Amino acid sequence: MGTPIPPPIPTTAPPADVQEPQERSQFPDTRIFKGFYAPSRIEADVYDLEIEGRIPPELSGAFYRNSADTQYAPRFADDNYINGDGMIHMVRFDHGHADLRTRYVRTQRFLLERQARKALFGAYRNPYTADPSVRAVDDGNANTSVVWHAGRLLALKEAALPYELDPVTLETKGVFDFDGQIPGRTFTAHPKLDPRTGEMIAFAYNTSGRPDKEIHLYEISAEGKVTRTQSFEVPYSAMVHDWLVTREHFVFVLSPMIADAERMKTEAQYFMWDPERSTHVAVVPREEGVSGIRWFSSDLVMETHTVNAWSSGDTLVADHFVTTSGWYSQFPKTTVGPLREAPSFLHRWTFDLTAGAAHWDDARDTYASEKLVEVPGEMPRVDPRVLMERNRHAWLGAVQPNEPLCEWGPMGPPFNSIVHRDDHTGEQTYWAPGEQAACEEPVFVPKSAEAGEGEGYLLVMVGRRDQNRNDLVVLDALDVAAGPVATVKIPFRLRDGFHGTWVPGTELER
Ligand code: V55
Ligand code: FE
Repeated sequence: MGTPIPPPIPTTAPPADVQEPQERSQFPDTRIFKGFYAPSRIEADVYDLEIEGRIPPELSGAFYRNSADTQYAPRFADDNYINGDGMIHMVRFDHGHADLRTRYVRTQRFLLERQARKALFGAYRNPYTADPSVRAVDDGNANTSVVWHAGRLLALKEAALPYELDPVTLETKGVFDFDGQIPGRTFTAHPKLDPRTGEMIAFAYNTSGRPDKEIHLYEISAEGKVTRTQSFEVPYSAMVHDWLVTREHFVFVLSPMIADAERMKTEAQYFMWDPERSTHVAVVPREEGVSGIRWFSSDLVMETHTVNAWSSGDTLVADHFVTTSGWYSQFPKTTVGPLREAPSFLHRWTFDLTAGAAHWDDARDTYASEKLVEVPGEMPRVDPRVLMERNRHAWLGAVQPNEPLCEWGPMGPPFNSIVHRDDHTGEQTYWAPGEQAACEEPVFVPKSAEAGEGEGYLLVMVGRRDQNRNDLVVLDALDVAAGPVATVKIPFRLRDGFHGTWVPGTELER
């Protein structure tokens, strides 16, 4: 835990050499702030949503998901989508009924801006671009995912600590620092929950609150006690969004989306793709810990989201989405000028763990890579009860060439299908929502605690462009092609979100 937490940025810091910040009363005229992708900003309670079909009675609990719903017109017209304020969408299922609640997370940033009635914070993660009055204030916007652990509902953003929410009212309880048990200022939006032990396994990067070259690893018991904290060094300050966890290993794919503490004083954009640097893979053995880290080399790619991974003897298998490009839709400037963003495809990387080097500079050995799905995709899910072990079923959002496709969104082409992939048979089936509609991340809900892997439902948010509103669709997870068993009709538009989860009713009643 070497990197000290730096002092606040002085309010006299020179503003970044970027556009003049502007006060505006309207959102900029850019793709992400217009039409179906415009902020919604609606906090609502809608009881007894209209339902087409019949909600399976065993579906009892709450679906939560997070989104970035920019509260005030941004200071910079080129503001990116992931800089928006965390807005939670909850659909509570109870005996065939469904109720909706949407609430902003009351972050410090949200509250200060609401008080000022305008944007005060600036470009994504760059305090030098903020109004001088808030340069020293944490800019966490809690907008990326929502998880349930140790009886707490947490809204996560990798740039800051979690915020705890009331799971029923969605009221914000405040910043959650694990009761002081973790040393840094940040926490991943992709912790993994061990289905056998109930542990939360997590990491954090840029924990000093600034670009740095350290990653923290945390193991947190089912009761919320941090049982192990470790850290290791990485070659550069990369964006580390998702990762892979098996029963025996933690895997990080580090790609050159790089932040630089000096550069951010003069340039607004926090991450910049540097194709002259390499992609590195770190495998940390869980039991031995970071002293047993092994490094592998890789072609220049970036992992976007992970499906699952498992270890078997000296072999480690990692299923994840990778792209040959950086994330230019959010961070368009690269060190070599304009580049084209490439779509992500599902790949299986198989590692021989006897290879690998103790330092990234010595890494020669690589892995075998296989493309598992031919069409572009992202936002995968497995049955959470098989995470860290070999899974049979996986679901993902995908772009089918022969289905209608909506206008490009804030993060590329919207998904025109949900794919189910069966790893035993290799079979892939899909459901498509049709014209003027796009799917978001599927969330899996088992039919019962005893049900076999994949026996359950998928909850899929569908944006209906032609009706300016959303549906939450319930699919039979093992028969997605059959189409919705039920469609929960949301009477207004929710801004496209990121990640969600399901919490069983029995847990909420405790
Ligand atoms: C991601 C999302 C973020 C973020 C960094 O999906 C990476 C990747 C929604 O916020 O801050
Ligand atoms: Fe993510």
